[in-house]
Amino acid sequence: MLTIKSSEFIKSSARVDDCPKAPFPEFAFIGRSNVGKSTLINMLVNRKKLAKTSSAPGKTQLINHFLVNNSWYLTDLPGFGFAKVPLKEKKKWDQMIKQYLVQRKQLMCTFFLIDIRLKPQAIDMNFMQWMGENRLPFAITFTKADKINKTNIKANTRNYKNTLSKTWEPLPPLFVSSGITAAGRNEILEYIYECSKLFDPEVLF
Ligand SMILES: Nc1nc2c(ncn2[C@@H]2O[C@H](COP(=O)(O)OP(=O)(O)O)[C@@H](O)[C@H]2O)c(=O)[nH]1
Ligand SMILES: [Mg+2]
Repeated sequence: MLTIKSSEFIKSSARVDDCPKAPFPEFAFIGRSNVGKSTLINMLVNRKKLAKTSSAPGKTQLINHFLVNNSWYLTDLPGFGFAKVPLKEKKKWDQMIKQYLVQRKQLMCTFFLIDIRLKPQAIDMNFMQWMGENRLPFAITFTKADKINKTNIKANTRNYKNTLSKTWEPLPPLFVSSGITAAGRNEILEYIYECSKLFDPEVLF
């Protein structure tokens, strides 16, 4: 089992070119503002305030790098789809995020976060579509599982899978998580560990 021995904030970057250069495998967390990206990162590394969380959506506008066990990076990405942000800003974020996802060579997998209470939304489906078209591996991670009971967790994940099955075969990996109960923690860390073994530093040169 993967144990977390250390975690540290490395830097915030406005562009992919400014991201840290060390040759570590990387895992990104993306999703709509307020979905629980920062909370999930904190839960995974067992820290309360490593990644800044906020109940006011749209706060993280930079790519935030954290180094875990001196071995791999986690990145907390700016949330998308927050209604109160001007269109020009939205486009800037969209471009920045997509550039990062396409150009960041050590990115092994992106965890795509979805609030487990929501029905499939076009904005999320479109983003996954874009990831697929660009051959970018991602894993769906449902957040806030503590907010609904087991029956509804089952029903909602089944419903989501059914919708995904219309466009995806095979389905991407799927995790159910909670920042409150730490549900999903072992599964996600295990997945990160397995993916990190596939990292080849040669891709950086
Ligand atoms: N109950 C519950 N609340 C959560 C969970 N994850 C995040 N939140 C809350 O949702 C809000 C947004 O979380 P945050 O991690 O800042 O979202 P981000 O914008 O995606 O980084 C905060 O008020 C969190 O406390 C969770 O798993 N369970
Ligand atoms: Mg955040």
